[in-house]
Amino acid sequence: MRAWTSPVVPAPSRRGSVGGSIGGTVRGPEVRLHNSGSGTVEEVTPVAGGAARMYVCGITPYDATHMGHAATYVAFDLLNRAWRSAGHDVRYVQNVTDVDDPLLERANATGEDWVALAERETQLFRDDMEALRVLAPDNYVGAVEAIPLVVEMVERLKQTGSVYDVDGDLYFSVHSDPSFGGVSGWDRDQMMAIFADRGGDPDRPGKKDPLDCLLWQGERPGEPAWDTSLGRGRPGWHIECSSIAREHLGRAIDVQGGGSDLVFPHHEMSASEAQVADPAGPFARAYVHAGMVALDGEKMSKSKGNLVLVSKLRLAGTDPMAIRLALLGHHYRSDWEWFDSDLIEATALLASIREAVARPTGAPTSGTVTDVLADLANDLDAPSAVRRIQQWAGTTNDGDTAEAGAGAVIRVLADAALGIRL
Ligand code: 5CA
Ligand code: ZN
Repeated sequence: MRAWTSPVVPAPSRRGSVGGSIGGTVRGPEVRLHNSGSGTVEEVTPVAGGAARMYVCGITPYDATHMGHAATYVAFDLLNRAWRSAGHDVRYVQNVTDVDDPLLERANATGEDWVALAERETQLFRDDMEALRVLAPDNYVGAVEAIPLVVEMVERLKQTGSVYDVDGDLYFSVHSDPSFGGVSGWDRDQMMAIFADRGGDPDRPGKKDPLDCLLWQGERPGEPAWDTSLGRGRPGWHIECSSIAREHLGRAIDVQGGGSDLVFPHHEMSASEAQVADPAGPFARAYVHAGMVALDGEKMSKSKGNLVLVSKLRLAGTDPMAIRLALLGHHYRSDWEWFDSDLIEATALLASIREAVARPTGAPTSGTVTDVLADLANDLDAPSAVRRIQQWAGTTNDGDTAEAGAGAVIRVLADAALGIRL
């Protein structure tokens, strides 16, 4: 399906030798990221000569983009920008889970056509991403349009003997992947404790292992279904992402990303499915997860309804750059709670930085450029990067006029590295 329109990303640069001009471009360091698979921060550099390849799990479009979604997609946007600053091309793929239980349940509850619901919410998400200046994926792929890819991959898995039938539904046998468990690092008890809460069906009679996951669901009365070689039905969730990633990015992608609620079972299962279908190394080199944003003490979620929506704030006239700056104030890996004060503080900070960059002269920028790029390459440390720009703005507004054209350099830096247009 159609993605959204990407903003243009300038190359970060230094001040030129001619007073006030923008000089040569500056390279950021290679990017280091926390890999949930290993539990350590590692350099994630694309294989020589190739683009960095990133797959980030997209929305299930039955409600509007909330701050949790926005924080996760802005986090991976920082990674996209950090790789570019380090001189790499980036191939970015994202899905839309446009047929799944929660979407069908919502459509049923409100009497709306499920296709219309998915299209409307996907469009709202595109508009929100565009407003937040998130770079668009190169391939934006819906589950429905990916059905042929899913069928092909399930057929492939069948040939490996890792698929079995339970009353017309097809299951993946997790034991067929020797490295099952390597994404989350969880033991069986941890997995069992959470599987049912996150879409699994451990108690279904007929399964070989309670943790085995659904690949293909036979048609249910009143639900959409497609005629395929697997029978009439619809795709399971995890195979949607492994088949889309496999088709558009190939194997051993650099990063599989999403929120930390996807570590298990979603990323564990989709990695195992991909690894059994093509047993040539891991599905991804690094599994990167953003922390959960909460509201009123609980994870912000469509199912609970405790939401702060990007579109509502935009409609009320909030500057999307203030929303983005508020999100950047929290490290992507931490769990944090949204407070309206975040937005009030970010709005004031944005105004102060804008005041500073509008001045013809300002505090020296060279150290700020180097440090901000280094912060982002260091496991996407946006809070530190924002503090450095805040410091530069404070010194400039206090009257430091040492550098002609400093504002132009910071303007480019904030845009390139942080996606903030000043
Ligand atoms: N369609 C699936 C992924 S294939 C899905 O999880 N959709 S979602 O709409 O529920 O979530 C979209 C993305 O936002 C996922 O990466 C999810 O991990 C992330 N996310 C959801 N809630 C939060 C939250 N409260 N804080 C941070 N990220 C969140
Ligand atoms: Zn996914």
